[in-house]
Amino acid sequence: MTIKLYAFPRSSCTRRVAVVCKELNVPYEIDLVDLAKGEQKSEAHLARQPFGVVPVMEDNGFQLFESRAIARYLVAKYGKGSGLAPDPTDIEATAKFEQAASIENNNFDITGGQLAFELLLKPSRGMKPDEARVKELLVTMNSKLDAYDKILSKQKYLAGDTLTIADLFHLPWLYGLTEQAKLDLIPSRPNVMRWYQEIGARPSWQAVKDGA
Ligand SMILES: N[C@@H](CCC(=O)N[C@@H](CS)C(=O)NCC(=O)O)C(=O)O
Repeated sequence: MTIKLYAFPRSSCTRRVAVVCKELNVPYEIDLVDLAKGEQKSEAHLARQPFGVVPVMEDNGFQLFESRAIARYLVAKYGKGSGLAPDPTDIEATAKFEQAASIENNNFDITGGQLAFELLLKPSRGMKPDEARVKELLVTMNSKLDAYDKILSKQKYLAGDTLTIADLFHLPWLYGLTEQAKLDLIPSRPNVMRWYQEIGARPSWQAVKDGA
């Protein structure tokens, strides 16, 4: 059951899916969609992903896009008993998981992506970051991480005391912003630090952090 990812190995969204594949021991092959060449906007890729972005997953003829939806699918299909998402019949655990996933999507990903655009993508294209914008984004990110620190002072992971994919979803930006862009976002927040050190050290992430 090797799945296919139409993807770009270094992209954050591709690595978000790849880390889950590694957690579940689901083998994948990459059908390269080269973002550097604009292939994501080709007719062939737009037929798979109408928004012209990666990744798209194909599993035995079944196609799906959106990295987080793909991760949920993989856990549902190949990760029964992995604990990476709660059993859907456990309504309260599922609600806490959805809360955690929503926190990542709404309080972390948006600002994280914009910071990564300024501090990683622009320099890689020979452009200078907009310093005023970075300052503004850092105020937002710092206040969000203060809230993370409070949550993580009461529980081990974002959805409770069990690791879920909602935690893993953070890895591409956390790694990019702290270890590649060298932002000082973590050391002053002991609970975020403990959490990131643990999830960032997982063999699944170490295997794909620099390219799926
Ligand atoms: N919400 C989508 C976002 C997909 C996305 O923005 N992918 C980026 C790479 S991380 C991309 O393909 N960018 C190329 C472009 O915007 O043209 C997901 O999670 O899959």
